[in-house]
This record gives sequence, C-alpha cells and structure tokens, in this order.
Amino acid sequence: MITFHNGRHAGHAGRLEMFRGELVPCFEVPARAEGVLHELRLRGLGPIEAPPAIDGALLATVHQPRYLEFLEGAWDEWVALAPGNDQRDALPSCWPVRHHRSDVVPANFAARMGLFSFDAGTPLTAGTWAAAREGAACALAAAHRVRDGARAAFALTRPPGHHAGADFFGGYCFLNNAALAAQALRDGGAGRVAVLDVDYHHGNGTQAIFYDRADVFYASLHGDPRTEYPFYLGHADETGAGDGLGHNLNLPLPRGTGYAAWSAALADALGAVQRAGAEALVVSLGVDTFDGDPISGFRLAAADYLRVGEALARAGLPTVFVFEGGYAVARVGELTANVLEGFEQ
Ligand code: Q9C
Ligand code: ZN
Repeated sequence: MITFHNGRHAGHAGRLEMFRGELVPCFEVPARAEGVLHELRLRGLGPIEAPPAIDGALLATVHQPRYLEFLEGAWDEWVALAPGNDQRDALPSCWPVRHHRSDVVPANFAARMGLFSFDAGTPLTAGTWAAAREGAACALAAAHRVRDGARAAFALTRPPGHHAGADFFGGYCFLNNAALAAQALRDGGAGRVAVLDVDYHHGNGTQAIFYDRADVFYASLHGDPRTEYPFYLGHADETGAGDGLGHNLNLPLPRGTGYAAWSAALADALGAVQRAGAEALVVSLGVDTFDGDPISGFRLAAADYLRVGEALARAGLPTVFVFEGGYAVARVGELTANVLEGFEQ
C-alpha cells in the first residue's frame, strides 16, 4: 500500500504540555512518525511518497475560515507578544464555557487561543501550521489515490487529527485529517463514507464535524469518556442529530479492556459500517490501544494488530488509513505496520 509521508512533521515539536498541575514533556513527539516510517521501509510495505501541494481552500471543506486564519498566524502573533516567546510554545489557559454564548472574536491572543481550543495539553509551536497543513495534504492525497481506484492508502500524518473540530484544536490535534479524507471521498463521488476510529480516545472532533450529516457515518471504539480523555463526548447515547440521526455509533469500553472484548466491539462497528451503506472507509488509526501505551488503558498485544488489519480488510471497502495516536514510541512503528500488513494479506 502507498504511504504519503509528511516531510514537515518534525517542525511540530512541542516542548511541554499541562498534565496534573505541572508542565511535563510532550507525549506526541516527532520520533513517533519516524518510527513508523522506519518500520514501513524495513518491511517494504509499499512506496513512500510526499503528497502533492494542496489548495488551501480544501481545508475549508471541514474547518471554519476564521479558525484557519487564526492557526496560520498564531505563532507569529505569539512571538510578537513578548521577548523570549520564540523560546517557549503557546498553550491556552482560559476558555469560554457553556454560558459564554457571544460570537465576538476577542482581540487578545490568549483569549483567542482559548476560543479555538479545549485543553492545555496541545502546544502550538513554530512549525505547527506547516506540519499540520502538510499532514492534511497527506490525508487528501491518500483519499484522492483511493478515489482514483487504489484499494488502500496510508496517510502518515503528524500532528494527529481526530480531536480537532471545525473550529478548535486539542488532544495534540489541529486539522482533522480523517474528516478531510472522508470529505474528499464524498466530493470524489462516494455516495456514503464511513469513518471508523480505533484510537484509544474518542474522536470528538470528527464526531462533531459529521454529527448532523447522513452521508458520513462515524463509528468509534474508545475508552469510556466517564473516565477517559476527552471526557465530554463519546457516550453510547450520542447517535447523531437531525439528518444525521442514526449515523453516529459510539462503543465506549472500560479501562483495562483486552483484545477479546475490543475485537468483538470492532466486529459490531464493522457490521454497522456495512449497514450504513458506506462505499469507502476512512480508518482513524491510533495505536494507543497497546498495553504498553503510557497514557492509555487498553491491553492489546502487538500481534493483535495483525488481526485488526485482517478484520478491516474483510470489510471489502476502498480504505484510507490516517495515523492518529500511539505513544509507546519504541513500538508505534511495529504496531502500525502490523495493521497495514494484516490488511494486505
Ligand atoms: N498527558 C490522541 O491520541 N492528554 N490524542 C491525556 C496525558 C490528552 C490524545 C493526558 C491525550 C490526547 C490523538
Ligand atoms: Zn488517542
């Protein structure tokens, strides 16, 4: 299978994230993608290419223009705010809550950081915009390749994307690569598209983007949001709204879930994808379900990921894989390549 690799991802290298009252080294590091690239080359899993340049207007098929403008200029604004800011990353520290319903976009930079985000674990750095944009280009290139007849393609995106909404970043994500791929498949002629999210965390951004639409079915298996990040979305009773009612499926699972229960949920999700009449599939491929993941709570073993790939292949759909989470840095390449290799067998 072809891989589209983001040559600018390493420019997004956050230093610190807020965690339990202190700033700790970022979990989402460039070595994650380098590990995947290394393993794909080692196994000869297919060609690895840079994506063609994209028209920036394509990002607006999923994201709000005012959010994109903010992201594009945010680093320069941050650096201009105070001497020394180029030596530290920008993190939000205040947010509007439910009763703040004004649509006024504040002039203050910190206020806009909060308006367009939902956590303090997602540093915005000098290379964030270029990396996120090039990652989105990978997702679009993979979708276009599948639209043009390929059985499957892999977008090795970094930063990840599934927590990013139409107008917010968070959970290490800025642009929603999977949503952009799904939208590109729709625009390329697929009547219905499914996004299947197997990352440990619920893809709150992807769900929100497609929640009121019938043409993109979102299914996710993830740590129960009662206890697991991103907490405020991902419950089983979220089934879609308006035209999208019945087109969203959440399968929350308790911390400690192993492969037997996890793979049964995967089979349920794949059944729902078939019943939804999807003509193409986008897989949000996080491998933070691994039992050695430092920030997650499922118990999948490395060999299980081969079976995951086989199960995904049995859906028989043209498939775009989009890289998401996975923080056991030394193992992420092996786990990801196992899924892709299992799919190809
Ligand atoms: N510092 C993805 O997997 N923080 N995002 C959890 C550990 C947020 C995960 C606490 C985790 C975000 C794409
Ligand atoms: Zn995750």
